Amino acid sequence: KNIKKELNMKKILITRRLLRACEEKASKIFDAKLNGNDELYSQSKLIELSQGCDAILTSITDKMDKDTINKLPDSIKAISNFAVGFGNIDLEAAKDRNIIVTNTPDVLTDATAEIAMLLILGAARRASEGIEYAKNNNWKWSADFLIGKQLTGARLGVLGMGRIGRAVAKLAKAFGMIINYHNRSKLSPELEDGAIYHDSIKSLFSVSDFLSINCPATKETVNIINKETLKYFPTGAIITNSARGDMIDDEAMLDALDRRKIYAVGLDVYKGEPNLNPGYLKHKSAFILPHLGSATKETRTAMANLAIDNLDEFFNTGQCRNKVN
Ligand code: 8YV
Repeated sequence: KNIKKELNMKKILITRRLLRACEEKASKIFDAKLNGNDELYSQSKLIELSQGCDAILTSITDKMDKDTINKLPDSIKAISNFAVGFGNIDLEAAKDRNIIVTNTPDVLTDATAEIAMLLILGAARRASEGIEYAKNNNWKWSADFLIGKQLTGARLGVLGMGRIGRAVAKLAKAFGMIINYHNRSKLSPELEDGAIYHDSIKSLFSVSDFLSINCPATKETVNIINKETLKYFPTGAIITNSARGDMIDDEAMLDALDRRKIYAVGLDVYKGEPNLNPGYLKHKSAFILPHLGSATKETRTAMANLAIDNLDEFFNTGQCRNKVN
């Protein structure tokens, strides 16, 4: 500790446990306060622990709202989020206090795109029902047992053609899907890579046999899947979400599943995690996972290392390429 002080090491609070190698890395570069029990800190505990720190390495489970940010000590100069998404942080409030906020793009693109494919496959091939039958050991093969939908030749709509959306498009293409997309702006032909652009969600949804949600949660995208927009889809469409739960009006979705307007959903993210709308729990047409998008050893390691490097870069240069505010 004293040596670290003498070396003038920056002091950082890491709010959640990281993989061990990453905590070791953080402790080499910084005077790092770790969370050994991986306890979820209350607002007051987080503020108390951040006293005397120069930065905080947060996770999406930390609500860094305006009130919390305003109560942080003046010594805090940076918040490094261990995620590509940063809906848990009030960027403006941080900016007002001269605190930079950083995220971890790129390193989780492939792992998240893989989960998106798992959702598409799991929903299309009725994996929830299949797992249930297999585990109950009460199934018999027959020619029409658990018939699902095939990806080959089907049209996939990608909502949000950023890094992750494009990675999903690439994998889906290998499955023989035809890629359509909507994005805030049309991509260059090189980035489009043959995908068909739609300038409205109505236009995209109307050709989406499958929809993969890969846009960020913003004021514009919250509940973008709702009672009205569900009408745009072809009957029997499949909707998957590996981005944020904010985008789906769950009651409208459950109603569309019950009416068979929507054939199945594949979900990895929810409003109010770790809780999820109980309607999905027993629904046979819902293939659900507990926010596993980036959960591989390689990716979680790269994310934590990047979150640490972001702080190192900021303290060494006053800048950070992954700054988001
Ligand atoms: C993580 C994520 O599981 O990066 C994101 O935005 O949602 C996931 O990769 C999570 O954020 C870890 O904090």
